[in-house]
Amino acid sequence: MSASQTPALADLQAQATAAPEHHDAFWMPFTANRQFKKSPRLLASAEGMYYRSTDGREILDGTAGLWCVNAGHGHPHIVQAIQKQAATLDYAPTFQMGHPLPFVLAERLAKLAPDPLKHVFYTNSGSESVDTALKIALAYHRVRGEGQRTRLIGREKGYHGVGFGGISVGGMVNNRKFFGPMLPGVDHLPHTLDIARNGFSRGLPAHGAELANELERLVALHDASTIAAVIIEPVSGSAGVVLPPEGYLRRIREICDKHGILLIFDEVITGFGRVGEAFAAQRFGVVPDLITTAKGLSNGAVPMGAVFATSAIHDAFMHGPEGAIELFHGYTYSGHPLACAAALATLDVYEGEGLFQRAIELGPYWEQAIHALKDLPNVVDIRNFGLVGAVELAARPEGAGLRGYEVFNRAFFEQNLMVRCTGDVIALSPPLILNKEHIDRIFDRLAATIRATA
Ligand code: PXG
Repeated sequence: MSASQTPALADLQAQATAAPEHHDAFWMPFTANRQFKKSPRLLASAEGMYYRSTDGREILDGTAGLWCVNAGHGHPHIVQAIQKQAATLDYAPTFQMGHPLPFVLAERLAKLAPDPLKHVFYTNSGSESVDTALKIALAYHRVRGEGQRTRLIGREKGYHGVGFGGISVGGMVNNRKFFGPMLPGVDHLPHTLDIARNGFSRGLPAHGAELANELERLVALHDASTIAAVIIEPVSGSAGVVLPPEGYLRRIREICDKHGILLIFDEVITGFGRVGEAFAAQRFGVVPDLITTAKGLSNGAVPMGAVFATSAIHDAFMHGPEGAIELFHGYTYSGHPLACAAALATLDVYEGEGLFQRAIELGPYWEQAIHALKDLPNVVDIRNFGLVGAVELAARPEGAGLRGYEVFNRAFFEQNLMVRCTGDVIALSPPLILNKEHIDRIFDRLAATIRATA
């Protein structure tokens, strides 16, 4: 088909909306395909805080897409940067070749990251960032002559993407149980969700720092000399927003230091302003050895991820003959020109509009607004931190997840609101450009939906 024969985008969208037979070929990710295709939720365009559905409704985005559109949708500065870059340099390799943008971007990113995480390795997604960080951790110990440190430690309820490394250290049962034995030599810390002790906490829960001591138990079991790294989401999103108890992350850091174990923060969700600083590491005052990112890095506009490494880790590889490749790892699209252009423009917007501070400025209002839902039917817990929130609902007697899904679906069709559901937890993570009116609107609409679903 020649370009002149290509159907206009609007025509394609109309076709897809009107004709369910066109929906069969796309095997949708993390979706109940047969259910979705009977009553599709289709988005056609987006601007600022709103999507527009294919049936013409304005949908308030309570989740920044999938936790990624922190600067809001269709920001003209980001759009123009991508358009310009596509017309200037569409693709260039970064294996034994280069182009200026990833260097410029890495320098800017290194300035945002906490000291001493001053080196950046590019990926295309959170899953790739996680597998990259795990591989760097293993290789780091090996290049230093401690190649017996191969064990990786994750957590129950952890989500670290869907690569084999990520699901091995992850702790979401459905993401693991179908896929065989995964990586060997992995162990898990307990999760920190404790509704009985911490229910309806505002911000960080008070109880549970002692759960970090479980790491000492794993060290005693396996011996520190076999353990390469611990990976933790400072605030976990996918498991339904699980927050670190006060003092927990600091304690994990101390135990890692004591035993020479690397600490990886998976900041795919918390990176780029979600909790009021560029990184959760800064908000919590706990500095890991590696940070994984994606999502907000490029505002979701072009896929991109990045792993931040300390100078100590990076420099450990910079030995041997100068002509030798130091790390046998990378992706065809590492440092892709369009992704770099999108990320550079996104950083301009974050800085120019002061978006990293928004979660601090709006945090108290957000907290007040979400906790006002406490007395609605079936609400069993409410959790919040930065511009993240979760409302946990009692499961329907007929099965776990049914009520959560119904709220999510009704919010979309009846209240023009996009939320996420994980089981019976409704999660919220709006674009950071939102204002108090948007917050009121999100929780008015969510409250109406929860009432309607009682
Ligand atoms: N780590 C963390 C902490 C994540 O939250 C990934 C890694 C994987 O990223 P990619 O880019 O490979 O998907 C994630 C992704 C949700 C939801 O609504 C969360 C994610 C993805 C999709 C949905 O909870 N997080």
